[in-house]
Amino acid sequence: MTKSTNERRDLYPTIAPFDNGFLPVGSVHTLYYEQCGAADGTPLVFLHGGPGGGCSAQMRQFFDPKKWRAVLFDQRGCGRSTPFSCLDDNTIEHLIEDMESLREHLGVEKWVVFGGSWGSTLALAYAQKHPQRVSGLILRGIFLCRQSDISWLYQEGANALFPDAWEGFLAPIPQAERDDLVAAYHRRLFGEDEDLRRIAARAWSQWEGDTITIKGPAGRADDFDDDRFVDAFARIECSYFANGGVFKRDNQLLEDAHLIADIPCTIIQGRYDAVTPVWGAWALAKALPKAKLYIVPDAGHSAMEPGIIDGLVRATDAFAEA
Ligand code: STX
Repeated sequence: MTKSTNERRDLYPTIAPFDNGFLPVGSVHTLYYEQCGAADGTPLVFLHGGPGGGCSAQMRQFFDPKKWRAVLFDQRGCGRSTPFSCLDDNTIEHLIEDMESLREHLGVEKWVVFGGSWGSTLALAYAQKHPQRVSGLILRGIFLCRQSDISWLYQEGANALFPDAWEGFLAPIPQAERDDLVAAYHRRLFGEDEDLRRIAARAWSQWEGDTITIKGPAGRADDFDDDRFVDAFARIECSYFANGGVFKRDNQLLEDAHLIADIPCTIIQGRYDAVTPVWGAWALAKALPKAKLYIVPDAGHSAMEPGIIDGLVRATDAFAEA
């Protein structure tokens, strides 16, 4: 019996990589990478979120292993990359050039770039810098990383939707420092006091864990209680977002969209995404008239929301057929 097209698609079965390794980049960092699926499949690179989130085994499951050669790697300072939680030589420019180092190391000429949230930020910045290396874009939970996007999440915006979780985010920061919460967190996450650092790393990360699914705090995953995971996640995110953010031109990713106008692009976006509100995906789709935007009516931010899994698996299948 053939499956009804109305039925939601689920992840592909769990798989082990057919290859993995470590690639030194520059004088400080070494990246962990893995290749999954078919060695002669269509090349694709997976960009995880955060920055600082790292890859997990579940992230291999968006790709038909018979069709794709999916490359997953842990960005500088997180996951299995070393040194852990290290912010030296760790900027988006470094991450973009790491993708080039990895692509050359693996002998890939062009690849599909797949990324959600911060992964969409990095995907767009990479594609705009190296458009000739990108055969397609599959993006989710669009994060344009403007000051307004950062402020929405960490100062004023998402707090209106999750006041319960917000209390936990405010808790480590005294009233007098709450005018600039990212700066207040930065002082604690990069200060001398180990207890303050641990408390701040948990609270910072749990705020995101509590807001990424439509279930809110009831849907928080275990990662956000893990002291090792949260230290790198919080420090890397906070350092990228502090001091004026990632881009010299605040609106860079939209202003430079014309550079990637002809690259096939599919965007999957949850209607009730509190972390990266749908407005960003809408603006990107307007700037990329050939892109396909699917707004999932009953999903939040996380790649693991059932409606987002469905959209992403359909998108990777469609690209593999094209
Ligand atoms: N950070 C958004 C982001 O990229 C502002 C992101 N949010 N949660 C995640 O990533 C993980 C699921 C990787 C923890």
